[in-house]
Amino acid sequence: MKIGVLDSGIGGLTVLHEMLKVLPEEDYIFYADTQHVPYGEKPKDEVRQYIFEAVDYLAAQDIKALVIACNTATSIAVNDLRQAYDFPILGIEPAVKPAVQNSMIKRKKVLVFATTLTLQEEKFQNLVRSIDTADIVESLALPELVQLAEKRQFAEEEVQSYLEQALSGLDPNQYGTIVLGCTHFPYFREHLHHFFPEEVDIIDGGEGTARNLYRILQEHSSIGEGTGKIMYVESGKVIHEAEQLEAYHQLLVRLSSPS
Ligand code: DGN
Repeated sequence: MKIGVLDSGIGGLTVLHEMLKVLPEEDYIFYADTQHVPYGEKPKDEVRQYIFEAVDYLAAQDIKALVIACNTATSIAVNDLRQAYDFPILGIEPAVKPAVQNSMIKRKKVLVFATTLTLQEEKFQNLVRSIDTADIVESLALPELVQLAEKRQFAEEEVQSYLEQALSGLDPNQYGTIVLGCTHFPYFREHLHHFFPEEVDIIDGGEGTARNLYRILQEHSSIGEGTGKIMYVESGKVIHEAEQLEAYHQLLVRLSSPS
């Protein structure tokens, strides 16, 4: 049986990339809801409906587990999804806890980048409230990074000029840890590094999510049932075209060796 991986677009590949490291002998079905990307700036109920359509599709493929590789989707739907389906469901979340621990040691602040919806949601607010006792967590939405990733605009200039404008109000020296709370953002890790002192750590929840998946599959005694095959689906349509499959493959390669 396959493992389902869901995102609004190519962001989920940053999580799949981590999953492939710890679970190479699984088969995956990667679902990008490209018809409805971006999720992060749309009304919550509309996005919830898209997520349920996508998970209905994945459930019909007889998956053994689902990874919601989208912080936005996790924040608005993970609890409802767990009620509705009987396979294990994991959702990526902004890595606020390790970031706070790290920044406390450094006596610096934490800055969480995510989508507008993620930051607005109660799930995120509660997470911060329960961990941020010293009041060191700040957040900022960077919605345009999702669009830039979807347009495969990784070129220095476009990204740099957007970030210059979006980050202009911040004092980069205040922060010890940056949290990438949207799965599209790891594509821009190096670009973001330019804006902060070298000693600032930039973390995301991908690795932790992959580790949790490993643990859950172990509990269900179902590790290593495949061959590392990845099937790609875009909003309910299986991708067969060689050029498109190669484009996905190249994104995974890019994540292995960021320029
Ligand atoms: N990649 C998604 C996330 O982690 O929140 C959201 C991207 C989007 O659809 N805006």
